[in-house]
Amino acid sequence: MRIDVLSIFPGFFTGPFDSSLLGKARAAGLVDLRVHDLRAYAADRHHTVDDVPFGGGAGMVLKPEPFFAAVEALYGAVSTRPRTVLLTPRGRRLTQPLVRELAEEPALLLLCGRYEGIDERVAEGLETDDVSIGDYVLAGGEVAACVLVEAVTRLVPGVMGNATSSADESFTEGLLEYPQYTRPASFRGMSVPEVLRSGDHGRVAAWRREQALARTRAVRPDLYAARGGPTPAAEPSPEPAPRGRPQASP
Ligand code: JD8
Repeated sequence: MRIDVLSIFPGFFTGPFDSSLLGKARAAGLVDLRVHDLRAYAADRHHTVDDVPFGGGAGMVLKPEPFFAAVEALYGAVSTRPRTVLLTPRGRRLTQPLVRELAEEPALLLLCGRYEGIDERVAEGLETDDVSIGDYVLAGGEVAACVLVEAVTRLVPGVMGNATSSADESFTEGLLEYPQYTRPASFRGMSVPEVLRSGDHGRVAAWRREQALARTRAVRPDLYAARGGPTPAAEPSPEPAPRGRPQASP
């Protein structure tokens, strides 16, 4: 998969894109990820990328010309360009179904704005798919692009190493994860549930499913209702299991 990113802060991506999983996927040639400095496509000798807003108001707006120049330099004719995603608070919310959809594309072009945003003719002329990572205010599109790249590239075949059991993922599809434990079996008075150490794979699977369902129902009733399964009659929630170390008795 190829992903191009356009930003006025290309250095922002060096840490995130060179680390761990993604760094290895790039090194292995599974993901061709390229970050481009928008400033390199500015036409004037000062490499101007922003200007004051028409109509007045605070702050600056990113000019349209560098975006079009960059896209034309990268892909030639504007008709042969990949799916172009503009990260913006007004976009379609990034959810796992959208992540899966984007992961099917052979190539993506991500546009990152800053300041008061990008001249509207970029969205219009480049026919962008507008995406938002959530309802909070960021200072620009770069963090959102990092989130999208991480979520999408982990689905590219080979990136996660195929130990990523698709069986396991469908098992808890649309649910929160069950609790995970590793050694030691007892830590500061907190012990690993006996069933996980029983060696009985059937009991382990049943326990995990039950935990995933109970957790989802308790903390994400929206996901629980949307999961498409039986909805048991409401009953009073059981007392939540105490977290942490057992308390000293009085
Ligand atoms: C791009 C500039 C800053 C600050 C208007 C647009 C995404 N989920 C998200 N939250 N925020 C963004 C985002 C914010 C951006 C830009 C994405 C470019 N800003 C805001 C207030 C004034 N601009 C985002 N994806």
